[in-house]
Amino acid sequence: MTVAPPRDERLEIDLAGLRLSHPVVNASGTFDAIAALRTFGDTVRAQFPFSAFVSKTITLAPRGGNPPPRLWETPAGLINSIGLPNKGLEGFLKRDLPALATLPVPLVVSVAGFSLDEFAALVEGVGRRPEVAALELNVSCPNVKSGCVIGSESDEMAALMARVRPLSDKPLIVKLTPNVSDVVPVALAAQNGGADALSLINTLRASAVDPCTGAPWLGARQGGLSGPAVRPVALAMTMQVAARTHVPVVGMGGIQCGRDALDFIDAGAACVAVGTESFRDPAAGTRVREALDRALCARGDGSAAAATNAARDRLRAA
Ligand code: RRO
Repeated sequence: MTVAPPRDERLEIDLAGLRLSHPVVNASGTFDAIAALRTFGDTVRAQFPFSAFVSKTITLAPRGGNPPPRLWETPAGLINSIGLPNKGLEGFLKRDLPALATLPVPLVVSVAGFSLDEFAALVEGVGRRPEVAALELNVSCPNVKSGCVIGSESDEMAALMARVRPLSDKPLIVKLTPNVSDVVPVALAAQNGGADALSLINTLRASAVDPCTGAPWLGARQGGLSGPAVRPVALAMTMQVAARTHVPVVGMGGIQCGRDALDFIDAGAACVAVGTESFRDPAAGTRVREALDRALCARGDGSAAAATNAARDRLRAA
């Protein structure tokens, strides 16, 4: 039997019309809910660590992903070069969506196209499904050729929004790349084109060298860095975007504990995503949520939403 966790009004937030029970979601591709359901069944549903579930990004056609090796551990992070392996739109709808729809939280499906037409087909195909609460537009994957092009240029971003916004009434969350000299113009183009929320950061372009041969370690030569190493970069970009936009921001990058989550809320994020830390501790989302609650309480904040609003006011005034 599924038992809902106790309600804590201090933590409830609104993310682009989604009423979430607390501000901690997962970063796309870092928590395999289908494997967890298969292994632990109702226990996962009863103790689900996140207030919404963001799927691994899907593409229109199935993909096998990048050649191995795909991972390299750094002193304070992880470089991945996964390369978007997935079943494609049809495979996802048929084989993954039924299981994801049984999760006890709203489902956000992450999509990435290699052209405006592909993004449009994905938004239409996913957006019409009642099981889906919102879509994440991943314009920032560092591990596929042209994966970052739309997310790196504000004109491309504006063209994407003009194309896909009319195709769905569901909230669209645009995931931004840190691999740009200035994240704000792209964020503004997404918002002004009708994005309901912005999430950041995706991973920072990175490489590793094989200590035996001196050649690039990763099969695709380059990857994306995540984990605590990127947290200060992610905080800076979250602050910049929160100061210059008005839609909700989902902040992420190296969050490991409640204090880290509070830092992102103080940087103007409405909610936070836990990513790499879930590989080390699959219950990290719950730990971060509980510690965030204690931290807000200790500081005398009435609610997470009030802390976010105060932070955004502060950032805009500075
Ligand atoms: O699959 C990946 O290699 C990947 C994706 Br889609 C992404 O958005 N970010 C990342 O670091 N890896």
